[in-house]
Amino acid sequence: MRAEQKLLTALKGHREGYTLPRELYVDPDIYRLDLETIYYADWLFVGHDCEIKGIGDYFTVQVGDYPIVVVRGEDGAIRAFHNSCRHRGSRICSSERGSAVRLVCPYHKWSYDLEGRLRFARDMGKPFDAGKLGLKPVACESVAGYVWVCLADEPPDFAAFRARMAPYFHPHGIENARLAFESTIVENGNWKLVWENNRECYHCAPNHPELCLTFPETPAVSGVEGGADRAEIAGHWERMEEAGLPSRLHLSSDGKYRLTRMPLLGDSYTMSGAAAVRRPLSASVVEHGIGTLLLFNYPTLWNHVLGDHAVTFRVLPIGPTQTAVTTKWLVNADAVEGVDYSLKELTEVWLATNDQDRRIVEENQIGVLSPAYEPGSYSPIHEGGVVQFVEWYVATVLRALGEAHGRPH
Ligand code: 3BY
Ligand code: FES
Ligand code: FE
Repeated sequence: MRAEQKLLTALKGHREGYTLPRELYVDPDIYRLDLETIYYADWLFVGHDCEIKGIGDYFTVQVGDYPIVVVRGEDGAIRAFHNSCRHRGSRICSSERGSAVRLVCPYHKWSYDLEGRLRFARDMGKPFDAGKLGLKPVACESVAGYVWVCLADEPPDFAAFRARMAPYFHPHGIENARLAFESTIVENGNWKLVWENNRECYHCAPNHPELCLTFPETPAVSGVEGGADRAEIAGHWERMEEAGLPSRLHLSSDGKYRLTRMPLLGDSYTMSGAAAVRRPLSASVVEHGIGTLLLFNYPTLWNHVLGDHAVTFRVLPIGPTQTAVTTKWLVNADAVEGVDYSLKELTEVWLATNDQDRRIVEENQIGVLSPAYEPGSYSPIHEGGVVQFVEWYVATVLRALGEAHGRPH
């Protein structure tokens, strides 16, 4: 209750078009509320089907206090479980990824099958009902190669998003791709600062020399207003859709996700602008100049799908002023490193960009931690996407707290 009051009081000072009050970026109680009302309530992107191609392949992910394991079962289905043993609670799988016939707890060797059923527990005496001690399931869905989990007891609807996302992504065959490289960086900043930074390119020209070689600074590309009125964007959508690639902007009515395809100043995020990978990501999309298929889905995913590879970003909060950002580079499963691509060429632009963004977010956090900070106004020309994120956030927490989303004055 105290935390809710703190949040509501802070939000009374929030004005649309302005950055949030300081508490929302620094306060540990408000951070807990963010976890409860957003990260523990919404669908979260966690990884890709192609990371766990074989039966028994798994990856783990930590969402706030919840360790989760995502595993492919004997039947080929992908499931998620709470990664906490039903004996004394130990975490079961501790590596980031692996492959197992059974999920075996390292503490006393209780063993679970890939469907989460407890199959072995030594010397537990009687009565002992193993049938009731399976791993607790976490809601899990996969769409077009992207795996999602939801920690809520009653997850919100997923079908509408699935129906929207699938046609844009299916041509690109992400489910059949291969993870070529992954990087996780810890940014010393609140998760909302990470998102705010992502949702604009006002900072791109002064900070991202490598990215700016190919990524247009045009606000319509990063923002949410689309660009139907801009000839180069409208023309791109028309050409792409004629080629069978859905591209027009769709922003969900609740503001949680946006899909669109935007033109780039080249074919790929490389220093030359040429493809980094010789084999196209999908055999069915071989055209040049397709630009980037952009999806953001708050609070965990933004991504770029290009003709030759895809880069996906996952945002997971660690603490009030600490956030993990995991980047994955996906290529055609048959692309061979050193033959079809060089890892350096594939990754150098985004590794540099991520490091620049980390620094930006950390400086932003240090400045916001100052008691002298007061909310500043966003550029209406360049930062419309940030305003959209902030308003989505405010509406989502207020809805969760049962407040009507009338703007507090
Ligand atoms: O990764 C992105 O899509 C965002 C958009 C603008 C800044 N950043 C490059
Ligand atoms: Fe897992 Fe004991 S805590 S077997
Ligand atoms: Fe950036």
